[in-house]
Amino acid sequence: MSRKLEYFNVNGLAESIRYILHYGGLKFEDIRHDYGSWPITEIKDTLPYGQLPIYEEGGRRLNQSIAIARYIASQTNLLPSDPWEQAVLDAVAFNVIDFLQKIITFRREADPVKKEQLKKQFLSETVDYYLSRFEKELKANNGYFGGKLSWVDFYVMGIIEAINQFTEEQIEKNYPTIVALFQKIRSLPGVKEYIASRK
Ligand SMILES: N[C@@H](CCC(=O)N[C@@H](CS)C(=O)NCC(=O)O)C(=O)O
Repeated sequence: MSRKLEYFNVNGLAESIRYILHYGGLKFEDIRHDYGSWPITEIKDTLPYGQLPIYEEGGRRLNQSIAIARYIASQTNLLPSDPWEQAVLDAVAFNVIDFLQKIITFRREADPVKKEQLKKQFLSETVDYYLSRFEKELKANNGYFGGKLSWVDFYVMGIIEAINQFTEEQIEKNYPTIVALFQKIRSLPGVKEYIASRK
């Protein structure tokens, strides 16, 4: 079965999907567009909502990073069968997206002084608000969001890595259970080799 993942030449919303595909040993075409040249109208106009990532499998296309990660999880033993457990993982994914949305305020601020203030506030207040809750959930669930390794552990790591790139920080460094989870994911077969070969 042919698989294609199309995104930009950055980690962003696609990196967790790449991790899951590599972990599952699922061969895929990793198509990356130059973010600096975007919008490329010939491509953007063909996308259902004009945005990336987009995943294609056997001629069908799927947008929305959460839907893609969750779908691929079903092929890699990373999706629980119980509907309640699935919903708990979905909630974690939406929580981390809510967290990601909070950086928009300072990223969009044009005034450099105000931007710095907003960044400081994000790093001192928002980060702790979310990461202390993630830490608590992980501690209560054997170090994983769903009690054992699932797609959402990869998804959260991908989003936190994107936030780290935007803020030039390691925001998880004071949260040992989050750090431990990321270390476990980065050492997984497939993921480890991908990270070592990543440009
Ligand atoms: N909710 C969507 C968001 C997709 C999104 O915001 N994509 C951005 C890149 S991270 C994009 O395509 N930006 C270019 C554009 O809108 O033209 C998802 O999770 O996949």
